[in-house]
Amino acid sequence: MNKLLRTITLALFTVMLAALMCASASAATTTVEIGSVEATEGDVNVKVPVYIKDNQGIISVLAKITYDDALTLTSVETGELITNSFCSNDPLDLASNPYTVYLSDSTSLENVTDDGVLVYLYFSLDETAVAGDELVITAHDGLAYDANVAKVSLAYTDGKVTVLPGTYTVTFNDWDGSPISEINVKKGEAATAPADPTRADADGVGYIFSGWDTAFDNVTSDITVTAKYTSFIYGDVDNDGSFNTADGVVLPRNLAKWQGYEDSAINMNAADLNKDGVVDTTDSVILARSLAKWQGYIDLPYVA
Ligand SMILES: [Ca+2]
Ligand SMILES: [Ca+2]
Repeated sequence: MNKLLRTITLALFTVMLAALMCASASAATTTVEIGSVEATEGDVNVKVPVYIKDNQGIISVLAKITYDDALTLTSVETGELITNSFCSNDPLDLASNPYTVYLSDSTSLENVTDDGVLVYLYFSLDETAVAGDELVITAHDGLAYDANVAKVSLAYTDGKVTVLPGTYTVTFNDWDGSPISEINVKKGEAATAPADPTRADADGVGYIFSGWDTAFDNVTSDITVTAKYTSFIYGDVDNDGSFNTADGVVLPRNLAKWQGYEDSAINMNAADLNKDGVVDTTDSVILARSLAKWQGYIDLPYVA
């Protein structure tokens, strides 16, 4: 009997303790909490949620929201918490700082007791907002009521927008504007160039990639970088702008290692007439045949 009594007592105590703990938990204060988000420099659409947390039961809530000068409020959207609601601001001007949000359940007589998002604030970052900045947003001076039209006390938690370095797009295009690659780069950083592009021969003219037309080692805006090429005429070994008998003299002298006809003195790209990557007697033969207008050797390069 004593044992049963003890068990009942213990059970009762446990229930009471649980009830006490619940009561203690429910003593939290309904809190208007501003979300903390990250944004990049120049971001024009930063979404910041305003939450209701530790909700003790409300049917309407008003809160003033003060935000950093480097933020511009662009729009406000009703959240998911008070759905049958109207959202207004007083004054109506979005430019007012503090901005006032007001939501009231317009149809129900029941308290909203869930936690959730009251409104979403949309900001754009001013140019003054740079990487590393923490732009504080505070809620204050609110007023909330429950379904019995009794005031509900409110607590507030600040939020912030942490500014990260802006990213920019570096577009690498070929000489004719066709895209090669597109890379996103953080402000002030260097883009990695794609592999050197190649350009097809056209009408006896060859092309050598010679670099990019725009620097991309310190990117501070969206830029387009275009491939540059130097051109040469196949067979124009002496690089004087035309292919003729003089070239037919120069190439054999280069191959025979005549002084003044070294590789550095001639256009080796123009001399590699069969495009095999080396300049040798085969090229010299092709050159001579082309000058002599042998059939099949007139149009250079000669690729069998
Ligand atoms: Ca020439
Ligand atoms: Ca060759």
